[in-house]
Amino acid sequence: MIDLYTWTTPNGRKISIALEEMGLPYTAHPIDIGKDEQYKPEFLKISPNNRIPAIVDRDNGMALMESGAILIYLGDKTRKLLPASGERRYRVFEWLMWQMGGPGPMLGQVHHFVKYNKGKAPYAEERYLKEAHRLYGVLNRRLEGREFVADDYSIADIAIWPWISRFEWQTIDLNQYPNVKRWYVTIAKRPAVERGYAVPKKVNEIPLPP
Ligand SMILES: N[C@@H](CCC(=O)N[C@@H](CS)C(=O)NCC(=O)O)C(=O)O
Repeated sequence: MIDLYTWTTPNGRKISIALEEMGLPYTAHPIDIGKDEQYKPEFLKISPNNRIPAIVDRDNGMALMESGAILIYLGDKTRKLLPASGERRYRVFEWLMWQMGGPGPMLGQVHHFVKYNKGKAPYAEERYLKEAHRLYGVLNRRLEGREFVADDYSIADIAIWPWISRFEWQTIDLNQYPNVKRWYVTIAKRPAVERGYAVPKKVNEIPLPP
């Protein structure tokens, strides 16, 4: 049994989607970051960086923060969505790390400047939108002629997908990136993804491109 501390954001949804895909039993505990619940002292003990997601594995008492580390942990625990060794494992890490260092922080800045603070900092809007388009281009090229970012569907796809699900916030037209669009829609239709997207509560249907 896993305790998942999460909210209705891309980083939170990575973990609920992974848990649903892996079939691991879990309890979701909402941490409303809009109400600063991430700063509560009891949450700080589990997540020293005051951010969601975090888990506690009741099988061994281990607490873990950082979505990339949690995905690797869950993949190793269940032996699902992460190859055990060899090049295929490192390919998954390669694209997982790409997400953690690229689309996560950069698209997060697009949400901040372009969606929530439009017009306040034109240079920042231009800079992060340009980087967003560069990253969508990288992903589009990677997905040319391949179904998923590594070999099989993996924790790397699960890490990237919730960030792409905010394409409307990012003012991105997915029709400009046809391979990303095909990959995004395929994953959006997975029942486990639909369930995990609605954790800890449903706020909207999964956005689908026209
Ligand atoms: N690198 C972290 C980032 C986590 C993160 O930024 N979480 C956001 C929600 S998506 C958060 O908790 N924000 C609260 C805040 O900014 O105070 C991870 O991947 O787990």
